Amino acid sequence: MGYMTIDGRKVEFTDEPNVLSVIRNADIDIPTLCYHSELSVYGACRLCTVEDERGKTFASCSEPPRDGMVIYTNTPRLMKYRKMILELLLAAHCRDCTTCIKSGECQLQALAHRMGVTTVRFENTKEQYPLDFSSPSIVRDPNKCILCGDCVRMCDNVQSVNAIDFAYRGTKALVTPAFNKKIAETDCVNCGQCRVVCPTGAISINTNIEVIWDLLADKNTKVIAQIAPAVRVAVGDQFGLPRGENVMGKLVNVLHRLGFDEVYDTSYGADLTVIEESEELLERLASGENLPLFTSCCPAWVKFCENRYPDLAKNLSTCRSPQQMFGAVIREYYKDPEKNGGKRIVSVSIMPCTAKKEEILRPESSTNGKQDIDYVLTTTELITMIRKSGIRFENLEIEASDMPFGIGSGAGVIFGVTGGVTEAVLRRLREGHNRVEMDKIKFSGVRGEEGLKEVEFDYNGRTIHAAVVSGLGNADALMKKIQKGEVHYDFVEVMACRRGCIMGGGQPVPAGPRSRIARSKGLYDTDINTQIKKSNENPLILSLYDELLKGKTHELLHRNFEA
Ligand code: HC0
Ligand code: SF4
Repeated sequence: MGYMTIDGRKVEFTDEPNVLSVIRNADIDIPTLCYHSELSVYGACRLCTVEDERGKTFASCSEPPRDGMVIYTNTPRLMKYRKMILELLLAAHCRDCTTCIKSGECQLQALAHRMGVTTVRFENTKEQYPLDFSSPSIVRDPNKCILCGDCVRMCDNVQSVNAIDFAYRGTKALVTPAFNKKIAETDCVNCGQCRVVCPTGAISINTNIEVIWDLLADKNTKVIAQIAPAVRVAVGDQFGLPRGENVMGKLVNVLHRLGFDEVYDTSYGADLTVIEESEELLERLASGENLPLFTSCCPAWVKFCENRYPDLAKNLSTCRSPQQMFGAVIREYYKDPEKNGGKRIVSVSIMPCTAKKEEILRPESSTNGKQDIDYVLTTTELITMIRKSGIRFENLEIEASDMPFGIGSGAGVIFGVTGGVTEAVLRRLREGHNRVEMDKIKFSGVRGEEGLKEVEFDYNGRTIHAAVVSGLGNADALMKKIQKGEVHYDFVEVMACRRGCIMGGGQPVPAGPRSRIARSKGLYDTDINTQIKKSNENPLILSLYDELLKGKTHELLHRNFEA
């Protein structure tokens, strides 16, 4: 602990890693473009520069706090300096701000306004590059890149994917995949975390909005939607509602108003996954083969495992993800002319995730040669559509999801946060469903934000060892240990995005710690308010096994590579 003087006020600090954090904790929102508390410090943008009592300037992000320090954050010199930095960044930046997909969310744009940059005196002499549309998940526009390096540090240091890096020097400096490849030709796993930290429109979501508008207007098409668990807790605050509030009821209403014919809940698909994956775990425990069982519901993780650890890919669950299981069930259900009313069925999933856009295109995401899900809209794209429609989302009444797939269990809802899949499987495997039993599972170590959690639980006298991992860098470290035989587990849950889908690549940004905590609380609170806690007690799931799934469980619910 110590004290420093900021702008003439004495401020206490404790374990803040740098002066910037002390300044921000003192309620001064000093601008930055390259600083993220969870990424390594790069110090590239220099916007957080402050001045000491002798007039020496330094970047506050890379300076540790010292007792007795005296600093100034807003002297005329600093303000001029920040304005100049922004002007130079804008000079080397494509300036089609009014039509940019990131307009309104762009941090460069926001800071230029805030710092009063009204003219740019310099000419843009930078070479112009083509946009990269090769990925179904993200679009790269090098002309909007400000070389802050946030995406590079996210991709390399946090996710261990290393799909992009800096190349060339000086005015030719560029963030690009190696050998100027297209992003889809690299090991990119589509997690979209680069887009989450990109402060400008240099990395954006590859959007399907326009085609969805056309489909919604087409009278000969029945458009079916499913909404993922994590979406419902990331939309409300965009319309002035409290952060993390579960707005599922309003989402169902707004989707109906936009023209979706039926609106379902992906938690229902998650319930199917729990049942199938629990069975698979029991089978593998009995045979002793291909342990640990790796979850397969996160497509970015599946791709990472296939790319990096092909020898362990056989350990991935054969289960389709909830999105895909549900997609196959929807496709099967609406085959019936009575159900489809003679119309073409288009299946759209609303996801917090950019990787889900790639998952639907994988060969094993088709049944009998037909893609199960036609389009994925991310949370961010849906918000854009709602805004465009002019519907006052915040004032909407709530509506229930449609039948016959309208009920999801609490276990299915918590899939959206790291540890949720494991907790749901534990609920399935353990007897009893009273509060005491649920609390035992809750406090077994499955919950919490840590990148790696270890859980032990008893199943019929046998101790099952499970690991819960979020963030691909954490998964990579664990996989190395598994490969070397240093650790042994029976079940491993992996979500590519740290903290799980609530922080997915398609969620609204920026989302700091408060959003993150509120989103996770929103899902756990929803579980508390849900009567059905266990997937295997969802009555709509049980009837599905007796009817539509009879004799088709493998075909519809498992990853069929021969398809
Ligand atoms: Fe997730 Fe899912 S929990 S991956 O994060 O398993 O995207 O929310 O929809 O499929 O259910 C994302 C979120 C899902 C799936 C579910 C799983
Ligand atoms: Fe998508 Fe969730 Fe995986 Fe992130 S953790 S890539 S949001 S499925």
